[in-house]
Amino acid sequence: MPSHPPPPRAGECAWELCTPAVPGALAIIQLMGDIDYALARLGIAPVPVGSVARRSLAQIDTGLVARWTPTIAQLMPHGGIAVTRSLLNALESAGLSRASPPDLRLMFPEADDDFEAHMLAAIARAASPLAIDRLLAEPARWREHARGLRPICPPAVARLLNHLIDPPLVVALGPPNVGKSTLLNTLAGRYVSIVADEPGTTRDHVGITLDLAGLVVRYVDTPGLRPDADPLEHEAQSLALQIAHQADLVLFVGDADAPPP
Ligand SMILES: Nc1nc2c(ncn2[C@@H]2O[C@H](COP(=O)(O)OP(=O)(O)O)[C@@H](O)[C@H]2O)c(=O)[nH]1
Ligand SMILES: [Mg+2]
Repeated sequence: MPSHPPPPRAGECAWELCTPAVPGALAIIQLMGDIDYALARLGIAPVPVGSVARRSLAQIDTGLVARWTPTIAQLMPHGGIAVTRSLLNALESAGLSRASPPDLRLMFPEADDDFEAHMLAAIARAASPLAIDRLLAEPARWREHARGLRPICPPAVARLLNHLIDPPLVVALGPPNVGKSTLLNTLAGRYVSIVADEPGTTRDHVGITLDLAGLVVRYVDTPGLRPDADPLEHEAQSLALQIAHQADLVLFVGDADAPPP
């Protein structure tokens, strides 16, 4: 039998972001605790237990409020990063704090055990569609591991899963006029970075979240690296190099006829 958490104390409520921290159609923020108090603090009209209602969310957005149980509700605003951030700031200003560490059994009462609760939390956060089947297989792996039947997940597999959950950062670097922005536009399937015959056209880095056949990556296109850059371009190049230092993958793009760097 799953153990039931103690009832929340009056006036205490925690939040947890249940959707990936990348743009999406909607975001889900779960509130856990004294829901009536939290909604009142946020100026959201009461929502009866067992119902879903359309509400103004702290005057930031209009979205849905789902009241699953007396102590669990979900706010569902549009999933833009700015909307989500503003709403989370409003929760903090209203005195709610992030659940720390999040009680996954409380967040996922339908889970049979801790392994399944962790898996559901990871699926909820995962940015890449490719993560879903792999994560669904994880509770069985961990149960077998707990019974001594299987070694722990190898580090390479864990790294892969982490990249499917938190999108890796890919940064394209190289000289100007070699097709870096064309490559980004081709991968994105739309015109997001200026392409021109003139070197120095990409004046600042351009970042975008890309779904590459099920693998979601954060991709950054950068201004070309060239010695005779003007001061503004030079500044943009230094910033691009700093971002490249944090990258999981740096793509060096160059003219096919030129020697590699
Ligand atoms: N021949 C050829 N030209 C390309 C290729 N990719 C891009 N270009 C052209 O090269 C020029 C510079 O491209 P751009 O993407 O702006 O390069 P960037 O400065 O590295 O971002 C443009 O005129 C593109 O149309 C390619 O694979 N082959
Ligand atoms: Mg460019």
